[in-house]
Amino acid sequence: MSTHYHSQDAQDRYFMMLAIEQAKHGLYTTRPNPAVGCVIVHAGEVVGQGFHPKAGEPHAEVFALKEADARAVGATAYVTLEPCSHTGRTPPCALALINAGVKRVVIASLDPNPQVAGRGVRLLEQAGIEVKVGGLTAQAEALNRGFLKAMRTQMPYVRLKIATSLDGRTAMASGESKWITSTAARDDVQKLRAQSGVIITGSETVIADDPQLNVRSNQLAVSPEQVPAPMVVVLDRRQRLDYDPHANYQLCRRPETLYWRNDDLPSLLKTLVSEHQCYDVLIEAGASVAGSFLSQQLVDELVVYQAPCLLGAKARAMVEFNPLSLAQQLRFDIYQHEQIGVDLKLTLLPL
Ligand code: AOF
Ligand code: ZN
Repeated sequence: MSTHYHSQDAQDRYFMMLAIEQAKHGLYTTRPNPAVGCVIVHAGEVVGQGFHPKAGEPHAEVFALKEADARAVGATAYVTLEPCSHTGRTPPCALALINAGVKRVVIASLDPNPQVAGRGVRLLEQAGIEVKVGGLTAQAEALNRGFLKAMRTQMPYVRLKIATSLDGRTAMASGESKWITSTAARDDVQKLRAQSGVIITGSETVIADDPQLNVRSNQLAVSPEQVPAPMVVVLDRRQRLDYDPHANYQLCRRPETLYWRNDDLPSLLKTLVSEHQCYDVLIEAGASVAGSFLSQQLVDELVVYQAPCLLGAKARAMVEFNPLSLAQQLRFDIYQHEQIGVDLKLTLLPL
C-alpha cells in the first residue's frame, strides 16, 4: 500500500515537472497572463502537452487536450495552475477537461485570480473528477511571482537588479561605468527584462547612461519580437526630463515612457498593477533609487551581478542607504547563486 502511494507520488512529481517545463515556454510571452503548462497522461504515457503562449490565445489545457484527442478519456491531467472556471478571452478550461473525459487532475498551485480562486477545483470535483492540489508548488509558483502576488495583494513583485564590482561599486567617481560586468551577465539581464511588465529607472540614469531599456537579446528561447515590450517608468521628481521627440535621450523620444513626478513609490507600484496590469517590476537605476526602494521595503528580490574586480573606495557604492547602526542593516537570504560567464549572479530575498 505504502509502495503504491510512493510510486503514485513520484509519478505525479515527474509529470508535473514536465508540465512546468511546458509552462516555461510561455515565460516571456504571456504577460499579463501567467505562464501555465499542461501534460495529459494516459496509462503512464504522455499523450498531450501544451502551454499558454500569449494573452488572448487558448490556455495550456486546450493545446494539451487537442493533442491527446480521444486518449484524454480516463487520463490524468497535470496542470501547473488551477484550470480556469471563467469565460474570459477563452472558455473555461475546467469544462474542457470535464468534457474531454479526464478522470483525475493534479494541480501545482491554485489560481488566486478572483474570477477563478477555487472555483476551477470545485467544478472538476462536482463532475466527479479526482483532484489533487500540491506537489512542486514552489517550482510552479516561481514562474508567476508577479501574477500571483498581484492577484493576492494588488501590489506587484519587485526585482531590483544591480551590477557591481567585488567591492560593491557600480561606477567610478567620474560616473564611468561601461562595463563592469561581462556581456554574458548583461545578456542574462535581458531575461529579467523579458519577464517584466515594466522597468523603472531614474532621471539620473537616463541623463548619465541614456539607456534604451528594451528587450533585444537573441539569447531568449523566443524571438524578442514575440516579447511584449516592457513599459518604462522614469522617476523624475525634479522634472528634469520630458517627452520631446527631439530630446537627446532615447527614452524621452518614446511617447509611451511614463514620468513619475511625486515620490510616493508605493502608490506608483499600486498604479502599475491597477492601471497597467504590470505585475512584475524590474528596477534598473542608480544608487539613490535603489536605496529608496530598499529602505521602504518595497523590494521582493534583489538580483546582484557581481564582477570579480575591485574599483576602490572612491568609486560609487551600489546603494545609497545610511543605516545608523548595525541593527539597521538590511539582510537577505541567498535564494540562488550561479556563475554567469566570469561574473557571479546572486538572487537574494530580503529577510
Ligand atoms: C488556465 N490555463 O493556461 C492560463 C490560465 O483572459 P483569459 O481568458 O486568457 O484568462 C486569463 C486568466 O486565466 C488569467 O488571469 C488566469 O487567472 C487564468 N490563466 N488559466 O486555466 C492557462 N493561462
Ligand atoms: Zn483556462
